[in-house]
Amino acid sequence: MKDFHPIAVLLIGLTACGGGTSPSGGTTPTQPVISVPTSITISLSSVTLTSPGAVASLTATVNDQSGTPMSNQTVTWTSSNEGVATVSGGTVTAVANGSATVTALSGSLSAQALVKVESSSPPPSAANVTVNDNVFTPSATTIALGGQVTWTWSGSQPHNVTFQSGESSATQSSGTFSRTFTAAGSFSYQCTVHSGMQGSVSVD
Ligand SMILES: [Cu+2]
Repeated sequence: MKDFHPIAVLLIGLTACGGGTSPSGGTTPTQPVISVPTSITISLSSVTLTSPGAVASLTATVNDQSGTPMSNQTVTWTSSNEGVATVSGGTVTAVANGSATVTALSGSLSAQALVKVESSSPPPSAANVTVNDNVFTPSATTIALGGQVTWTWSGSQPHNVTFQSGESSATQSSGTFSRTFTAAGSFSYQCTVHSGMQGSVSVD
């Protein structure tokens, strides 16, 4: 071996480890197996963060052709929408509500994870509902405990806001009606003049 080259040494080493035995009992030369990056996976396919500044850690794994994780692979992370979430070294940081796709790139391999930022804002202390002809708009209202809902008549026909219990409005064709909700729960109401004209108030 006059051409003593590091690659040659590597190949000999691999062959020594992987040498097989043929059915006839003799050893057969085995092709050295060179690990080639073949696939990349991310530890989570989707992440939901519930407030700006919240973080989540993602791990990207590069696998060779036999599915064995390979170490020391360079992975570059990018976010499709840095106004929603940024990513650095697999650490995702929420910025604002929305969704973004995070990509892990290694060579020609890439994998994606969906990031959703959904920060829950507290329900409002006041809400308005318009009483149109035969429909409450919106029909579903959410307010904070102790909050007030005001209904404003806008249609040309007489309607009412009637709850199963507690304060209800008169049947009227103009003006407003307000009710303050001091108990948590979901409260449905209807206009008793028009069947199917219904709404609900959810108190958190
Ligand atoms: Cu009505």
